[in-house]
Amino acid sequence: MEGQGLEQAPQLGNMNYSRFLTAVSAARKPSPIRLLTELQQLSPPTLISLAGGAPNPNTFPFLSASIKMKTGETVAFDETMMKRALQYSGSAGIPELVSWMKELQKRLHEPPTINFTPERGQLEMCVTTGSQEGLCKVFEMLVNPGDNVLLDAPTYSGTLAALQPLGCNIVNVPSDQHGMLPDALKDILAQWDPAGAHKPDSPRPKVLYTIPNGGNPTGASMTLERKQKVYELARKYDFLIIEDDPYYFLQFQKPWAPTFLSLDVDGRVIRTDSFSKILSSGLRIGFVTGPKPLVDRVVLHIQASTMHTSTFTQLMVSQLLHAWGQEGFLKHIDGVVEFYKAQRNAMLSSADKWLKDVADWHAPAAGMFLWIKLKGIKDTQQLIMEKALEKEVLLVPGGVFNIHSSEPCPYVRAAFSLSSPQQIDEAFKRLSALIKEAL
Ligand code: 09M
Repeated sequence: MEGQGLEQAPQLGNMNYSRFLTAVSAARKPSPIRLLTELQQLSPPTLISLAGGAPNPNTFPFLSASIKMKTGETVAFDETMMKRALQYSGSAGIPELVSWMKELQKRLHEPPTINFTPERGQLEMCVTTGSQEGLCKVFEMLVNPGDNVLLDAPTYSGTLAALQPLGCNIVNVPSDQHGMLPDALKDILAQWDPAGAHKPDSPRPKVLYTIPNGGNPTGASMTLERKQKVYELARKYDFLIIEDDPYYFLQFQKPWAPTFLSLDVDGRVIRTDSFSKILSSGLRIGFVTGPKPLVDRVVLHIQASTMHTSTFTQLMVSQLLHAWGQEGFLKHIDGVVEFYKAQRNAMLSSADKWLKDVADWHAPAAGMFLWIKLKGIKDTQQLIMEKALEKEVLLVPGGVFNIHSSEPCPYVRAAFSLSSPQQIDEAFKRLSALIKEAL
């Protein structure tokens, strides 16, 4: 079944992607109506088209909008812009937002041999409704029932929610506070033959998923050396790397870590970015960056499901980015990082104050989370769900981030994003009392 429906296997350099695609993804075809719409856009204005199925925006009740920025600028939707914002748009994202992001990706990641120009290979980008949509669609594109998927658990529960129903077998790669351990990955992979012949009952993994910066829930950030080793293993065993990096822009130290995308000489990295932690989580803007044959498949899935991320949202963000330019955007990020770094420091000093004797943790170098191991507590589920609420403190019991959520887990995840340093301090005071009572 695998690869069925792909008469011409999409290729990038030496990569043949057909072996990676699920039958569902390979069977996706462009919408014929969409193709007609594109034809119309390329035709002279004298063409009278009765083909488009879009509604007439003159009937819509909204006229114009003006959104005030904290910096004093305005994002304006005049009547023409508003009509566009209220209308359907392309499934890959509005062109000016995609092109702005391509320039940013080039600057930040300098993809080595592949790039966004046909001469240099075929890297592509699309807009998604948050990185969650991108991830979910990337998994659907690549993961068949029975496939082995490599990841470093504990991991983001939203990833498990998207991945586990696909019926795959999740292979846990051991990790520490610097992320996945390449030697452990090497040992796991040794059971398969890199040349291709694999055990018929257990297919060679096609994908590895990881959160390289400020991991959710662990706060772990992967070193460049580890990324290089994992990338070499990906080449040897021919698997793709899904780099889920919503906390990339929340790295507390510069220079920011080189990404898997920046190492990708073959076209085997699919990267998801998110604006949720830096511009807005409710606007729902994320991006998929990767080899064109794969991003095109994600776009076909978008075409068949949501059709596109809200045009209004995209125009709002795009206008802001064009007004700011890259420098303005990066300056904004500096301010966001400063805030989260101070929050992290506040949480660390409260942890030192209240939890030293009853818990262990590592200082996160990025993100929004502290991963705390409670000493002498076998499983935090009951403690949090029953007793913590009584004491008016709430954290996430670590078990929800494990592949088998029923397994006992002594960890809790504490977010330093929303509470004030005073609230964090009081919360840890309550947590400390709770642990001491439970022991
Ligand atoms: N908790 C996330 N994480 C989360 C969370 C969330 C409501 C979201 C990793 O906004 P998107 O779609 O770009 O982000 C999805 C995403 C992808 N990858 C590693 C993430 O951490 C967002 C939303 C309530 C709780 C939530 O707890 O961790």
